[in-house]
Amino acid sequence: MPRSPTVDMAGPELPESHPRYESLLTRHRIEAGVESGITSKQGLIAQGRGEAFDYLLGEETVPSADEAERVAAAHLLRAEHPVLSVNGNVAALAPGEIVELAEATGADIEINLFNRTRKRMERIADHLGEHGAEGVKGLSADGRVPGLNHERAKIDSDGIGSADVVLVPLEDGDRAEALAAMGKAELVIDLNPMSRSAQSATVPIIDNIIRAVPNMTAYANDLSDADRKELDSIVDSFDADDALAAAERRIRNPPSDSEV
Ligand code: PTJ
Repeated sequence: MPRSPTVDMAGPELPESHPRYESLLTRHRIEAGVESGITSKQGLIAQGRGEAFDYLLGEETVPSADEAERVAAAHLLRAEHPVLSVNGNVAALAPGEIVELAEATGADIEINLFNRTRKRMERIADHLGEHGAEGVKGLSADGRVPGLNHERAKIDSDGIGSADVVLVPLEDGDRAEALAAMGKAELVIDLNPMSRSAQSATVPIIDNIIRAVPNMTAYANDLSDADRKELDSIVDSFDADDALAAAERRIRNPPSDSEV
C-alpha cells in the first residue's frame, strides 16, 4: 500500500480536510521556492504540467507506480553508488523527504540545474542542509555528461559521474537519455508517462514526487534486511513498458466513482 506524504511545510491556513489539500500545498511550496530563489520561474510552468497529469491520475499513487517505487527502492539498496539528483522543483517540494530517502538507502545527493547559477546552487545546498543533508554534491562540477551542451551536463565526478544508479525526478528528456547512454540505471519520477524521460527510464515512476519519495523510503526501510537475491528478484520482475502502459491506461480510463 502506498504511504501518505509527510506534510511538514503547510501553506497558509490550509485545512487538511480541504479536498485539494495536497495540490494546494504543492503550489504553496513551489511559490515559496521561487520567492526564496530556490526554484526557477520555469519551475512554475513545470509544476502546471505535472498537475494536469496528476489530476488525470486521480491525484493518487496508482498500483503500477506503487510497484515501481518498491522496485526503485530495491535498485537504490543494491547499488554500489546511488545518487539522488535534485533540481529547483525537487528542492522546494520534497527537501526533507529526499534527505530521508538518502539516509535510508546510503545515497549521495547532488544538485543539478537546468537554469544553473552559483547563487541558486548555494541556496539549494543551504536549504537541503537545513533539512539535514550532509556532503551535498554538485558544486564542484568537475565532470560532464557526454552529448549535452547545456548546464545540466555539469556533474561531480565523485557524484553522478561515478554513480551506477541515479534518481532523476522532474528531469528533461535530453539529460535522461544522455545519462541512460552512460550506462546508468535511471529511476525517473515524472507524472507524464509520455515524456521522453519516463520513456528512457530503467524504472519510470509515474507519480507525484511528494507521494513517490516517502513511499520509496518506506519500501527501502521494509527491505533493509533483504539479501541480494531478494533485491535482484524484485528488480528483475519489473517491466518498464508495462508500467508506462498501466499509467497511460489509467489516464485514459479513470475508474468510475463506484470503483474508487
Ligand atoms: O531547477 P532547474 O533550473 O533545473 O529547472 C527544473 C525544471 C523542472 C524547470 C526543468 O527541468 C523543466 O523545465 O522541466 P520540464 O521539461 O518542464 O519537465 C518537468 C516534468 O516533470 C514534466 O514532465 C512534468 O509533468 C513533471 N512534473 C512536474 N511536477 C511534478 C512532475 N512529476 C512528478 N511530480 C511533480 N510534482
